[in-house]
Amino acid sequence: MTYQLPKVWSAADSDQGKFSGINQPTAGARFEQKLPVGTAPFQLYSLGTPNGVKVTIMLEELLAAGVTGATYDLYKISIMDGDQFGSDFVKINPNSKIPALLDQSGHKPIPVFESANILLYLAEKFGKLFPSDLSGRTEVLNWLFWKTGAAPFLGGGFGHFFNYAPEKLEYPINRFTMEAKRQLDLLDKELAKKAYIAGDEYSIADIAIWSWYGQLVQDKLYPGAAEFLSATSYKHLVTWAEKIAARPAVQRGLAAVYQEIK
Ligand SMILES: N[C@@H](CCC(=O)N[C@@H](CS)C(=O)NCC(=O)O)C(=O)O
Repeated sequence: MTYQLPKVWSAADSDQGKFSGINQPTAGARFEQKLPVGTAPFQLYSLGTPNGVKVTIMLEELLAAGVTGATYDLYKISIMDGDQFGSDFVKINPNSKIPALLDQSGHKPIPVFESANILLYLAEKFGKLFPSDLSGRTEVLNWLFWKTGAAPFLGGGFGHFFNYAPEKLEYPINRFTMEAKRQLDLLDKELAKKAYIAGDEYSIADIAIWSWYGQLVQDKLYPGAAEFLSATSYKHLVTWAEKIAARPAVQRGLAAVYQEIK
């Protein structure tokens, strides 16, 4: 039956598919929760999704670069079970999304949320994977902010309708595939000109973009999406994705073991 647009939308009448157990139209904690806290400088509450792996990869890159202060305890926030709505998690990230980081290395613990901001925080704190000159910094931030604006069209748009929605709907799939392919073409054209997305050096922008777009073209995100999007035609993007996937720290970040929280 065709959808009849009501005058006022109501959550109670909305089918949220496989997310109906967690999606609600309100923010804030839904239950009391005591999260475990370890002794490492960083406490990371997360999951191995594209947004989550950015942070384990970054911490592993820092450790590989000899930053001894970058050790971390890693806890699993099961988003389909709603762990992100518990009171302790919400204290770190009021937006109830993984990843959430607590830096307890200083006098007062610092909560850090939004994956790109976590990368920036760690890069600035340790002076790694982020240039110090204004033009180099700005180019990394151009691409880091690009990722933050672009990835929701890929994940929440294309990925949702291609992979998660209860039905394959032609209009949203066409709309978001058009945009996903435009983004892939942009990255491919940029990576034809340089070794890494912000220039000659590997940076936090590569980590952020690889976690979505690199994994997508390697068909690690949504089964069948690489073929659907003709990913092999984006040759420079694929070469860059393979180069980053081969980094030992990236492999360690992807294989990181999450401790249960209960
Ligand atoms: N812009 C945020 C997005 C984070 C995000 O969407 N996380 C997802 C998993 S990849 C999540 O926690 N979803 C749980 C929910 O929506 O309830 C970031 O980059 O950190």
